[in-house]
Amino acid sequence: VTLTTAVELAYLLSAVLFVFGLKKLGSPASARQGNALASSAMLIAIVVTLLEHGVVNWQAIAGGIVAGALIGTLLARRVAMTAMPQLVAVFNGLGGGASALVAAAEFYRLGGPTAMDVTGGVTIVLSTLIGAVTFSGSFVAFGKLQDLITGRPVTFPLQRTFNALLFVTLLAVGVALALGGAPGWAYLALAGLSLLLGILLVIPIGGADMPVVVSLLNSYSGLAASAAGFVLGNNLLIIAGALVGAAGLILTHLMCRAMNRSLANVAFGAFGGGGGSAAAASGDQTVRDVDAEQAALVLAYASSVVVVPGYGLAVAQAQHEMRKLMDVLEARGVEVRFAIHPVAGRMPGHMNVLLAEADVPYPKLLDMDEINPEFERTDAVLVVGANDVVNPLARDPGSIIAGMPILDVDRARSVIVIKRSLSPGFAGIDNPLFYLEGTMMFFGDAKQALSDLVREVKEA
Ligand code: TAP
Repeated sequence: VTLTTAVELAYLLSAVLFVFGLKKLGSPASARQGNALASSAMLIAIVVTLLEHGVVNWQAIAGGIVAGALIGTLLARRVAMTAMPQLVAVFNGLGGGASALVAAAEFYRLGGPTAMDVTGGVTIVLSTLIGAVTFSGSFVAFGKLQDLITGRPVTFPLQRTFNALLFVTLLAVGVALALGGAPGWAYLALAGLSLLLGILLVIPIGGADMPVVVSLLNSYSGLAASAAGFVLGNNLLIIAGALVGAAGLILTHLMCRAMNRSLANVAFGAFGGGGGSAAAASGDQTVRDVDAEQAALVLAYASSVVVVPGYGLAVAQAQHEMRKLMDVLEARGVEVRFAIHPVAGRMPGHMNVLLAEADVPYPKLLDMDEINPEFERTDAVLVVGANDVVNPLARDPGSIIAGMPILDVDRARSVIVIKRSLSPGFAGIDNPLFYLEGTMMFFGDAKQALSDLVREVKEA
């Protein structure tokens, strides 16, 4: 058994562990284990790669590991759950940037365009192009999510035509480079234009759609890594990149489907930016508002309560109060379950992570398809900071959220909605649920409202 065979076997083991790790990420109950598996796979891959190739400078590598581990630990501890999408955006951007740099290093090591064979040229061009687009696009997404730049769609006349021309130019430069018929500076042009394309692709997309964009860029960062794997002739990098590419694409597809929008609509729809204009005038409709005591009575005397958490629960960081309310209700013999909509909140799995943080047992979290038939038989539904995911307008073909699958909360006997006002949610449209006869509005910040409910349920 030669060293190469041993290395390839270790890579195979890593690849298998990556696949199992990804599989385990599919359920909150096994996600931690999945993470552990995938990171051990990465450790094996790194160690084996370092052993196989003669390392030029151990100090630089050790320094990188220490600095990376410090920054990673700090970020993991400091970054708030609600800021996770922008953290992931930065990670993707750095991944794409790293792939582009690997390609650049290889380009200059080989000695420029004329020194490359076509295969080498194609992989270097692809890795640079996709890596640089991912890098700049991800940092624009980060800026929008972090409110460093405007979250509104930034558009200008003939934008798509301009982008298309830019893309064609990039392809032309790329082909010329790969075939060895371009001067050395063309490589810098390729990198620069790719960075520009990344920015231009993301600025016309509204801040609220950034999670979908981040997921798509995640997929790009995988493709860039895969291309870098071809550049270096490293099989594991090719496989790992392909896994990231596929996983990111599947997630993007799931998010779009849960919003009933096409990827093209997210990319070119300039959605969620103007705000307000789509809001139907609620005019003279009235709502029934209740205080903590009245709401607590409804919940305390129900036999089963379904809680629908949404973005507002995350913003208010009210998950621990939510858990306390669950405890006091269950102590009275009320059955409490949670209805999880696939795009509740602002990132995939947002509600699962939030409730897991407060140790709400996983079996109490039910998917949309499981819980929807139950609403008709449910005494009371408690909607906490959710809006679009319970908006019955989605059943109206004329609405902008037409066809988005929703939680059929309006079919329950009584519904209590906790939110601060009648303001719309992400989609910017009014919600007829609030005006239904069986609906009670309990206005307030979710955290405060839930802790008032806990107190009142205890006294009920
Ligand atoms: P939204 O429809 O965005 O509604 C959230 C509601 O929470 C708002 O109407 C707001 O009303 C309320 N709220 C805000 N802060 C609050 C606080 N401190 N206390 C109490 N309530 C508060 O949320 P949703 O129902 O979770 O729907 C998610 C939306 O995001 C969907 O349209 C989805 O398509 C979109 N989206 C989701 C994702 C993913 S992957 N999850 C990605 C991109 C887009 P007040 O201002 O009146 O309080």
